Amino acid sequence: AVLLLIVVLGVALGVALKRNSEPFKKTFIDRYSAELSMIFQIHCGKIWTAFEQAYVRKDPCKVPMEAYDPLMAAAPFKPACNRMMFWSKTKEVVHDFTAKKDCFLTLEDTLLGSVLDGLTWCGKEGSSDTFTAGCPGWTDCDNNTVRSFWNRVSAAFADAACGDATVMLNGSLATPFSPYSIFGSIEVKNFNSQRMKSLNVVLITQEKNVSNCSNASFKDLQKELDGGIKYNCKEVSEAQLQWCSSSPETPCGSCW
Ligand code: AVW
Repeated sequence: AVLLLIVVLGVALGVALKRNSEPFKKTFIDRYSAELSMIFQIHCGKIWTAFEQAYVRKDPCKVPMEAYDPLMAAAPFKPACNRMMFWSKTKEVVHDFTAKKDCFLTLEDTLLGSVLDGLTWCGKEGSSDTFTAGCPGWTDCDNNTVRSFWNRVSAAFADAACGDATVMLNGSLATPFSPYSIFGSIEVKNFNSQRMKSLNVVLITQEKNVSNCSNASFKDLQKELDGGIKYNCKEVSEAQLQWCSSSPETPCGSCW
């Protein structure tokens, strides 16, 4: 009976102690998250100010990409060596792939890129507001608010590229590498051979593929590449890519 009493008392004490630790755990988590949320708010405020100064009170067709330099200084890219993925005319297929398989990182998968993907914004002379309607379209003028942003962040993303980088290009086009695209006009020019070892082209082909790796436009791409960067090209069917992204056991390196 004495032994039973000891066991019962022991269990009761254990339960009481656990109960008592619950309010303490709550205090701990509440205080910790209040502290973190304060740090986040200060951080987000700084990033917002650096972002906003690029275009507020300005003609939305007169925002050069350099206007976003302070934003890039405030929110630099963390290099993800061997995992960086560039693309041109393959937006849907590439993001479908990176969303399903955690091998590569596109600009739109980064914090800054994902926050602004798909959005339109601009300022107006004489106003301190940010507008989301009545802004110039992508091709209305060269130095528009949104286009200059993507040009500037693309330059920074390419500049951070290190190790082996990959680009998905569209094999259904007669000219998969266009020197007028962001990839051709900005990213390729910002690759740095001190950091980057190779550029691997993955040419996405469909049943009726128009071009292959011997396409003339890839000669232009290789000419643009900084001398120390190796070049490779591989044709991969869209079906193969989809199969790979939906098979979790297949390691990243075996998709092509
Ligand atoms: P893209 P990029 N009107 O597929 O190499 C509206 O040509 O240029 O690839 N939006 C446009 C227009 C237009 N006329 N042209 C381009 N865009 C926007 C950053 C639209 O959102 C990444 F790192 C389209 O989906 C890639 O490596 C996107 O620009 C590279 O730049 C891409 O156009 C892809 O640019």
